[in-house]
Amino acid sequence: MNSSSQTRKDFPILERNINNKPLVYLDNAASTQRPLSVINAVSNYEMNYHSNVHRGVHKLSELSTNAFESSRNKIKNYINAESEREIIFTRGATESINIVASSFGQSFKSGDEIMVSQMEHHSNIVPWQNICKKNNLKLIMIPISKDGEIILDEFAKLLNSNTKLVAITHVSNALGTINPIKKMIHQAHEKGAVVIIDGAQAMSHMKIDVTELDCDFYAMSGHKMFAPTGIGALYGKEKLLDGMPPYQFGGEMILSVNFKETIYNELPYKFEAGTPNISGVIGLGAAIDYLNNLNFDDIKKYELNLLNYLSEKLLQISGLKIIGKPKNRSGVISFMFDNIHAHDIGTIVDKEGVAIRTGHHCAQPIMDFYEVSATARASIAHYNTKNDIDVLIEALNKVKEIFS
Ligand code: C6P
Repeated sequence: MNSSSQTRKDFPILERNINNKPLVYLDNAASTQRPLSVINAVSNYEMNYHSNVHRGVHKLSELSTNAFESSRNKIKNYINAESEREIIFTRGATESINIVASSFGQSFKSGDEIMVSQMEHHSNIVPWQNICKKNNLKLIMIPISKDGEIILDEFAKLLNSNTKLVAITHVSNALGTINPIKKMIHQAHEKGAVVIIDGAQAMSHMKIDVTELDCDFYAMSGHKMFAPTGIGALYGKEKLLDGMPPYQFGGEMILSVNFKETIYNELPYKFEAGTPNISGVIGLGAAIDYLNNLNFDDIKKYELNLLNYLSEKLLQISGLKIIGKPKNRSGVISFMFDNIHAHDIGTIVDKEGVAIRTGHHCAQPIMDFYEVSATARASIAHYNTKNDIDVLIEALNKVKEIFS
């Protein structure tokens, strides 16, 4: 596969200039861009059939409810879940993880253990830390190697009958490591632990099959899979979701209310209190249609090729170091110069029209592990090209020149 000009044309923003230079967008791990089909789906909803969902008997409400529920059905089919009841709309991966921590977390008892890896995004650490503090649970860290891979032997040793939940990222946002989650899920299940996968960085790069993975929960982020911001989803096995208390209380999540008692709604609505982000859900449905038309076998090869090219070119720049060397990598490469702050790198390459992210990437434990305060990170999508990498490399050479 080549990132054809047609693929790029699907994403109108890629045509624009930044600082009088053609935009080179290499910040896809922070947020991917939207194809025209997603922009049009949202705009069509706003212009032609906006109305609240699940409430009215009028035509507009019927249209918006149908579109809303059809997005749920698209996600269910796309990730191969068993039922729409297993798909809960959320604000993003962070809220998806928080639902599990706040609700499922209530079943844990003092002394129980929750395991998270050292390469997690803060969104898959802090909710667990919070529930551990509140309920006197133990938070156990699964260590990583210098290459940036989970040490599987250590993971196996740490698992025990007190382990109640394992939270792991599918793909690391700071290192790009693809974790062997299927194997880890199986090992955790053997000890009776439940597993939540943070899929924020995976969904735009690979096809996900929750039934094949056998994960208990899978957190998704819309804006990292070509959909709008402020929308995401949580997949959960129905038997687990069924036994969990609601996360928020109010409209939509009830069947009936009186001053003596409230009866909660059935799944998935029990976890969707209040008027939802309807346009976001419709945009997410359109993003799933877009993903359905991609060939992920080709995309994986194409992106790996781009990442190898990027890594080769980066290593030709003297004084530049790549952080982490995972064997299975997707999406991102983090790097730094010994004597140049990451933010200076980001600011200078921006002048050349190149968007990358700099900082701790909301993964401070990884920064601590590598003893750095910040890195620069280039993150790709299938619409990036070798030319994008060449422009970044040229810009990085300018950074070096300025600081030499
Ligand atoms: N990472 C990045 O630049 P939300 O935005 O809530 O849907 O996703 C949060 C999140 C959770 N897990 C992982 C692995 C992530 O990478 C992110 C978001 C962005 O790396 C913004 S910090």
